[in-house]
Amino acid sequence: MDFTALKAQLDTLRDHAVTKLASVSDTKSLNEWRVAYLGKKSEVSGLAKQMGGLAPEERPKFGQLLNDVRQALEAEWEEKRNILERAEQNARLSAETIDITLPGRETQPGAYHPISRVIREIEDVFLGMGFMIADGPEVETDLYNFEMLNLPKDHPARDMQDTFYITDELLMRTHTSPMQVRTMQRMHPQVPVKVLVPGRVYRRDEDDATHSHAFTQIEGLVVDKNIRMSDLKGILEQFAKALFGENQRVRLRPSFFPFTEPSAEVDLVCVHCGGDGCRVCKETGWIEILGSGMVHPRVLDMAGYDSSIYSGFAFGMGAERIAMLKYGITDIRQLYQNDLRFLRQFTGA
Ligand code: 2U9
Repeated sequence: MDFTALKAQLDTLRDHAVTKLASVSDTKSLNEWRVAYLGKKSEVSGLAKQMGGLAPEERPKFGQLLNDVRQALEAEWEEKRNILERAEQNARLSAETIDITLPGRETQPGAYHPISRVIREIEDVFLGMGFMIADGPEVETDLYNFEMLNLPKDHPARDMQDTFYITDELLMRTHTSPMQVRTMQRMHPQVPVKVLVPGRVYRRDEDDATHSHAFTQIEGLVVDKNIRMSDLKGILEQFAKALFGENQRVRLRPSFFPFTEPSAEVDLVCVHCGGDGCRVCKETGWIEILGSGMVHPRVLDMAGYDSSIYSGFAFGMGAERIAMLKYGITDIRQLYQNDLRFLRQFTGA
């Protein structure tokens, strides 16, 4: 093989390699290209072996040409590798790109539970009338839950049937009244005592559409000189108007509670029919919303307020009952199930 023929082969080989490289489009075929043209068994190496057939003075010249071609292909390869790596990185980056046009996850604003709403609304009404708000323990003593409220040891309300006892002396409070007694003892001898106590209470009741063994009571108490039943009625009327509208009126019916004397049950004009008579008020036009009365003189005396000088009134209601009337809820259990489909109906202002 003479020099000219070998050089022609080398040129062809280089052109071929360059053309081939132009169509390489990924790193895998780029490696194959390198093995084919620059590897130990490549055609370039094959031509190097044929160098021995040249005249001794031509060998270095051809060796130089061979090296030039090797270096040129090496440089082409390098450039192509950079291009491919950059393209692959760009592809990876654009695949990873965050699509900021995607809509975000919707966040649901929270809302107060209907019972909390009723408590807050009633607290506002009584704060406006100068009451303080108090809360206290749900585990109470027999003394404060019963004895101090004129419910002596043999009173039927203390029956195991009605009360969750923890020990002989400790129980789950059956009303928020013990906190009223504690407040009176703490305030004595100051007057007036004007306190509102909202809180959970517990009774051994069968749960049904209108009863729950645990519910929320709101009780009010006023003690001062010259407190009369008309003060009670005036405050309850204010309360009824604030919660159920300016046209509301209240009606008092005689009743009995061990801790008040006299006692009265309080009715509201039916929120459903406005007093005409309907299924909700059993055709009476009135709906019972709370119990009340003048604080029993024995209860005043036990708490430290001399009943020959001081008098007071008290009232108690179930927050659930108020919520049911206000929002037209027909089953008390819905208030405890935390079903979002139910609760989302109370997200308004
Ligand atoms: C003291 C003195 C008297 C609070 C009162 C009622 C009448 C009453 C019920 C309404 C529905 C309980 O939630 S309910 O089941 N309450 O009828 N509560 S008078 O009398 C008191 C409280 C404290 C020191």
